Amino acid sequence: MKKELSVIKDFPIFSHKLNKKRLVYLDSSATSQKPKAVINEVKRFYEQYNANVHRGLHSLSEIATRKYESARMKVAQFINAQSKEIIFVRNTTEAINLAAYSFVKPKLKRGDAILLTEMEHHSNIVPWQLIARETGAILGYVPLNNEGRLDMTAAEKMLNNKPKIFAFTHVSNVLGTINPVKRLVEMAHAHGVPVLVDGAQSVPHMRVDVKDLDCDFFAFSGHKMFGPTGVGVLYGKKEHLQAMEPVFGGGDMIKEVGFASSTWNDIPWKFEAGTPNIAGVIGLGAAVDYINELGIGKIKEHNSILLNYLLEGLKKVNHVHVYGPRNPEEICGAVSFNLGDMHSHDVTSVLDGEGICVRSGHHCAMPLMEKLGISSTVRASVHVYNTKKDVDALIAALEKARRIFKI
Ligand code: 7TS
Repeated sequence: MKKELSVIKDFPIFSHKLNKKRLVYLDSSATSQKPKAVINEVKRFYEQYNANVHRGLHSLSEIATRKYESARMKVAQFINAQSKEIIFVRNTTEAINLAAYSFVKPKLKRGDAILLTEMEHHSNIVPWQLIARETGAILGYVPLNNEGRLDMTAAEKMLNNKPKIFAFTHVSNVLGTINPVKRLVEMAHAHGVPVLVDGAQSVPHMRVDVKDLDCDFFAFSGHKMFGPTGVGVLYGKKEHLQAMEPVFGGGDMIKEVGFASSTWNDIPWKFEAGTPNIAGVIGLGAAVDYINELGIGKIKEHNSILLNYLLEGLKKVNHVHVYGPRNPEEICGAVSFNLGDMHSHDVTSVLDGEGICVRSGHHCAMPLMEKLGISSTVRASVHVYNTKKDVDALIAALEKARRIFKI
């Protein structure tokens, strides 16, 4: 194994114990830990330049506005977008809902298709179900094959129906499968179908270039990429955003307001009604700086080496069944498994007693669980602060669970 990145010292949480044990955090797919650089930037905002943005002419508000808008520029550069194409929202969920209500719903007629896949997080299913219910549109799901990858032939066929949107995840939050986004976008565009990519699990781990992917929309959350909770991003191609109507009305999103009607602000502010999560956005800017300092390529390499080590470790534990692709090159961030017929919650509580945090359950992907014919899995997910020692601790704790439950 190459030299591991040594960043634990950047994350204050690791100086604390869990259940009197060394904290082993293997749940970054749920949310990542936060480096000092991010925590300090948020603190600095509240202590030194707290003011509302885009409103005051006083210097404090100007500083806050400059910091807020500079975070937008950082995020834009990070994914190779223009800053006017970056809308700050609360999280991936809100980003997808915004695109669903503002871009897709006005186009829908009874019987129109919306295309998703069988590996989506509930955030990329339920918003579409809501607008389908209101409009009479019909949902289709690109199936998975036995290896946990999308059936590309089926995708091609379903795109022939000319759905009004093809919305799919870049990386599965359960199986870790990396989907071939560029190819899927090309296929969709060949049929004139716009694409929304759910990037919640990809942006924290790999270089994302929205221009290269050519997707129409790209959604992600700050909290999974070392940023604060409560801030997320919807990227949309400028021409789409300009044509779309806002979903939320209020302060900051208007040009002029009269008693009878109003006109809208320019993009991206047209979609940011009310006082935004200023501290969150500024913290996200600091998170992007942090990632850039480490290098997203180095982060990807570190995480993929660890996943490989994890897969090798799991192979040695009897009765472990791993779901999804087993080739570490084809997955990102997380591995899902079960231990014999133990319920995933029981496994998790043994691990918790050892100071190890993993997630168990359906991972907000109940249709995928149904497809796999199971009700839940244990999911271990890695990030830049994890080491081989963490994986060793997990494997040892799984052996302990086997002994306790006589598996
Ligand atoms: N899409 C994917 C692929 C996700 O993994 C998640 C969150 C979301 C959307 C929603 O993100 P949010 O920030 O709006 O909540 N996934 C998980 C998870 O796997 N465990 O906890 C949250």
